Amino acid sequence: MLIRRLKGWELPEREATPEALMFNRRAVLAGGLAAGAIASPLLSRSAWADTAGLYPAKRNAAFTIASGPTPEADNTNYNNFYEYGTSKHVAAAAEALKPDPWTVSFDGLVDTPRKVAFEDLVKALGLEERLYRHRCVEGWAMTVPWTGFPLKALVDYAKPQSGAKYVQFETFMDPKMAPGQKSFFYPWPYLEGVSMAEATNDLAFMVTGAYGKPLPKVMGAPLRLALPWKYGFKSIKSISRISFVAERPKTFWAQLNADEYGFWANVNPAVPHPRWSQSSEAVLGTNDRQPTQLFNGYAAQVASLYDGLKGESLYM
Ligand SMILES: Nc1nc2c(c(=O)[nH]1)N[C@H]1C(S)=C(S)[C@@H](COP(=O)(O)O)O[C@H]1N2
Ligand SMILES: [Mo]
Repeated sequence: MLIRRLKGWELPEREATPEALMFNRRAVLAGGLAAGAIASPLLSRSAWADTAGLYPAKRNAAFTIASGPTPEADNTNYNNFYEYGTSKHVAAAAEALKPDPWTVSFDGLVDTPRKVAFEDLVKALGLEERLYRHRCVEGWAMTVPWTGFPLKALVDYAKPQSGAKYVQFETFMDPKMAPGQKSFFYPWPYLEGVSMAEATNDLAFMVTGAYGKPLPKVMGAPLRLALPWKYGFKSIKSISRISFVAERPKTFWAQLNADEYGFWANVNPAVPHPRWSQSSEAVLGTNDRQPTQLFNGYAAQVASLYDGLKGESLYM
């Protein structure tokens, strides 16, 4: 089947912002709407509108790499976002995602379970820009200027109890907004997790933006994870729930096929996927091949995290 790829400016009418919401936002911004006219207090809060002025954030010079960023257009036209379909060309479909308003729940082993508005989280934790590599398990790689805050800062903010051994992340669950979630083949919602040691490593990064702007919907707006030393499926998109847990999370891809997509999923050129080699990777944009690096080039920062875990399947 041949599918014509829609360009950004050709979005179907039904995917445009509903007029009513636009009206409300403009009116609220202009201060011209009587308070009682707003049906839900959440409508007056707008994740993107409230945070857009914070971009571009200051680049953190400790996280730069020699190769320049992948061109933005290549990055937003070749994505994995199964909530919007299994093809790489899901940007138009993902326009149905509504990141405004957005709340993130904190629960599990925390002193005070709570729900926080996205923009309040951003204001509490601040933003910086980091240039990171990203390596998909399928064998393609890119370099992205992400904006966000360290996962460690979010862990401190959440105040986990001492019994917490893992941080578990969940994507929103709304099959009306994300038709891919109607498929019974997948164990929705998308779920990922890291150990507390991984979560508090300097490299683990919560992402709210890319290329100096708020995160595009297709890249997992308004809040996703970036774990650059692991295969890309660990970097969960559109996070709405963060739980601190004692047991290892049952992750989305491991539930589907634990032999191919395990919990640790650290990048290693010497450990092939059961169905293909991981020794090299295709650069997104140019399609040039380059050698895969151990821990995707971040071994100095993260290798020691796994010293006590040699018996585990660390690279799958
Ligand atoms: N919720 C959700 N998160 C997800 C995925 C997904 O399908 N759904 N795909 C993962 C995979 S396999 C990769 S490689 C990256 C892709 O991120 P990108 O589209 O920004 O390149 O997102 C990851 N996070
Ligand atoms: Mo991936």
